[in-house]
Amino acid sequence: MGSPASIDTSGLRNLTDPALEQIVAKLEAGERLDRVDGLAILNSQDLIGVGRLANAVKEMRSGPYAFFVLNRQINPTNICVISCKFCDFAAKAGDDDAYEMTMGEILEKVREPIHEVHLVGGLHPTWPFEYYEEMLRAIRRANPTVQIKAFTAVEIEFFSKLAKISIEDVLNRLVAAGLDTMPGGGAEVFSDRVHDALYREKMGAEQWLEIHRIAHSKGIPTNATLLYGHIETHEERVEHLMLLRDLQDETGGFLSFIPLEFQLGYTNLVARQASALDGLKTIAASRLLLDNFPHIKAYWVMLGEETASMALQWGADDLDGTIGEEKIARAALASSPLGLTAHNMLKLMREAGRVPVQRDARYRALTLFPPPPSPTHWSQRGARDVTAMIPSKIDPMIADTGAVSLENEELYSWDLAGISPDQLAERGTLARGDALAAYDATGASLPTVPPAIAESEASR
Ligand code: V47
Repeated sequence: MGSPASIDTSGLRNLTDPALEQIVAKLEAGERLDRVDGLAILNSQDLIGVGRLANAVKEMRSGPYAFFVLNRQINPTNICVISCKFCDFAAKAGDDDAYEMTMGEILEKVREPIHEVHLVGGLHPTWPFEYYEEMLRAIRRANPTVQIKAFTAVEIEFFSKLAKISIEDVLNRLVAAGLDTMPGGGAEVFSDRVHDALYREKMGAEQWLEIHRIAHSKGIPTNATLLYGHIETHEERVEHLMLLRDLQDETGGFLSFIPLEFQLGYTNLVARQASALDGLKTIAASRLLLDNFPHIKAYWVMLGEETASMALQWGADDLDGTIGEEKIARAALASSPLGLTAHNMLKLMREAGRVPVQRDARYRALTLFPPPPSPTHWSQRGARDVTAMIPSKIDPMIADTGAVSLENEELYSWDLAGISPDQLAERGTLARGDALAAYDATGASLPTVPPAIAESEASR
């Protein structure tokens, strides 16, 4: 997972921005990029050059692959004791749009063939800490194989005050209840100026970083985010990345970084959403500056599907997941669909020239989707699509022709860079028939597609 010394820059000539030439020279020498380089990337007019640089680093780290997880995002309540000026999701108890999910409603969402539950919500004024522990336990009981990515640093600190126990004890108890990893939300922008202007009541940079430091010391992997495209400056974005890089040097506990593009909603903070070009440059700057982060995620919910797909050529190597019903960006009027089918996910990755790999929450590689046989363009494959044969309870993804299960290989996504899709396909087993059982997360027997039918549909 460490930071590689240097990259192959032989393809990086003819850049039109001299500042990028200097970055190439640094990469060739195995030198770390600094704040000046970060600003040069964000300010560069050579968008293609920026993309080629970031892509060279991405391909050196994770080869031709792009990663995704079958997941569901659950936001159990939007009732929140604090009010952040950028947030359209939060409500106060009694508001028309305030909601609280019942345990039954939460569990309904996890009884699906998924590998990750992403659980975050408002800071509820009266729910006791024990209720959150019970939530994790109940999710585990309902779906014993699912991994739980839950609670931002902001929620962890809130629980610590609520239960009057230390951050360490909060984390110990959550892990005992079933927590696997922590998401990267709540970081916003590590700038006192932006903090004071937009989220005064929320923790600042130091506390956010400290809680992730403690999580890492306990072996809990976490993610990190940056909320960009509002009142922050390019300098503040770069400073944010530098602080994350410092902590990662110290702990090595971050799995991925996710730039979150601000959705305007009803906030009136800015007149327009950040452009696709700004989004791509921010992804590229993240990949280039965060040389110690294994993964950069293009979050399709906030970027939009098309820009997220393009970001896979601008330094990103992950599209998060299928998600189901996301509420935070939707409350802020994001127009992306409620969830993606796994087939749509594969489409976005293949159109970007990537080889899709399904992963779990800890980035263990589960299934490889080698390039399809000709005709190769996705739009030409409709007639042979086998999904119509798959009972709705099973995600259609598993019927994709030629999917190769890597589940017994114990391969992590960061191990994959040097292995070609062909080599991987040779080691794996076909993910039809027997492999369907692996998706039977509840222990009940799901209907399966007889391999012979899937086979004959696939070859029609
Ligand atoms: O913490 C709130 C942000 C975050 C808006 O770790 C907004 O894998 C944009 O953290 N426009 C929650 N963003 C989402 C999040 C996340 C998402 C996907 C993957 C992971 C991960 C983490 O959303 C909040 C806040 O920073 N947010 N309002 C808005 N209007």
